[in-house]
Amino acid sequence: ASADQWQNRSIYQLVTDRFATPDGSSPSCDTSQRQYCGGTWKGIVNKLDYIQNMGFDAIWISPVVANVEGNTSYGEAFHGYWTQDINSLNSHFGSADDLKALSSALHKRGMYLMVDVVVNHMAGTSDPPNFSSFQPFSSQSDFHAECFVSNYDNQTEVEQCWLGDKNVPLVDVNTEDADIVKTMNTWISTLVSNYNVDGVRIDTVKHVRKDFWPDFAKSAGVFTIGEVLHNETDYVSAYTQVLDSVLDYPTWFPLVAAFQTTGGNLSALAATVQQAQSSYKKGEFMTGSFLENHDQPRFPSLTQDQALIENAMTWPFVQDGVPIMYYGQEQSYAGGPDPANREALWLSGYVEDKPLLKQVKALNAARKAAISANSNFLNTGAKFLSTGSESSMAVSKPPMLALLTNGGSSSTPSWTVPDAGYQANEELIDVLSCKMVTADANGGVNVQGSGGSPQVLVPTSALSKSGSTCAE
Ligand code: ABC
Ligand code: CA
Repeated sequence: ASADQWQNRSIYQLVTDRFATPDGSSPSCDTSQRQYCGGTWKGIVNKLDYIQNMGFDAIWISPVVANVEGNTSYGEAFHGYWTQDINSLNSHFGSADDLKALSSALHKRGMYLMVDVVVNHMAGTSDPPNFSSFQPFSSQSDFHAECFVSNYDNQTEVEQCWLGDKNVPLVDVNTEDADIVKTMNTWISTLVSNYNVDGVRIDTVKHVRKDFWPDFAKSAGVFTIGEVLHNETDYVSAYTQVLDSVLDYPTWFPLVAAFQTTGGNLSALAATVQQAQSSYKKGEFMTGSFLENHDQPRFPSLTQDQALIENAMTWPFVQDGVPIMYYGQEQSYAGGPDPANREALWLSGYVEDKPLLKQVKALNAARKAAISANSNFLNTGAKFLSTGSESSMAVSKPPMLALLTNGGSSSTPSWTVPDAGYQANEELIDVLSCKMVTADANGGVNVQGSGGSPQVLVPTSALSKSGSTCAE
């Protein structure tokens, strides 16, 4: 599928090994051990109802290719990022037929499959690595000379030295070599067509020269979203020229800072969004907007305040970018940094009657309702409106108005938004509480909330037209 076809989607990111077992069993899974726990592609197929019921219409799964086998100083390759052979699949996750079955099960539901891919490196288990264990690049000359990235301000070093360390070196592929480039391009094109992949998430994008990417993306022939782990829009912006989109890391840093404590800096968050809106190739529209992922501590490990968590979780769904939610957020998982943030979801019992799950479901429904009510929704940049309070924020994407606050659970937030832009006395609904709000005679909004919770307003007419309901 193309970038345009992805723009109205909502993505559920999962770690294949940790999402669902093929027989529905619930084996124990101690994240600190960093071992395979038993999730597979078949397991995902059996749990698509769970994902779709929350309103997601795409999934992003772990890398699918064969990885290092056995134990290392950092455990097993359960996350899938330690490539050994790009032309074979990771048998822990299932067979080629299983992966095809996952893709066709998704397509039957009108959902998309995004596969994570790694071009930058293969993983060694010794220093120097055993080059002949890699496929198809099996000689030392297929890789850059050994040096570990230490100075992230030196772009040549970032691109040509190695990630990882001497225990598990991420042996850096020589992506300057024309034959290697050709092999990579053929590989991605074959992978996409063999498994009917709809989009690819590309790992470690800033570690490969920029001009490698356009041909790779073209060979993939589908939507590409790159991981450029950096906090500056200026740095990330260059990559929006070579791939369809990027994960919105520059906004993620101030997003976490804004909501992890009461009184965090909301204007810094808004300022970053505005920088991205003006410097990225397609503004913020083609970014992936997220609160959590497999590399960062889960948000509830940073604050226990439920209201702050609700506000932060709302953010990706009310922005210009494509919302991405990391599995387990809906179950209030709270694991800290890698590897603790990769809990087995089966241990939750996939219970659907959970507050954050219902919140996410309402947010997905509200976004879909806004998309169908306003044909320009997906091309109208979010605006930050004045609210009359420093601990609150109003994000306007007509007909949706998100009212956020970082006052915390014990606060009684209020938002005075004279420029909300609704019709005089228009009837609105907060999809998170199902409470009605009426716009004033000038289309402005004046709301008092409770318990520090956010509100997401849409016209009642837009919600009922799309057949959606609110959270409760
Ligand atoms: C394993 C263990 C970890 C252990 C580590 C040494 O080894 O699990 O517990 O700490 C995979 C696995 C990981 C594994 C690694 C290494 O491989 O998932 O579990 O860690 O073996 C991608 C993926 C990621 C994946 C890989 C490797 C790459 O999303 O899951 O990891 O295929 C860099 C890369 C980024 C990469 C990330 C892990 O490392 O750029 O692509 N992610 C700075 C740098 C970043 C750098 C980051 C590392 O440090 O700028 O480039 O990311 O933490 C801000 C600054 C940022 C700064 C951050 C930390 O702070 O503005 O610049 O980022 O304030
Ligand atoms: Ca590299």
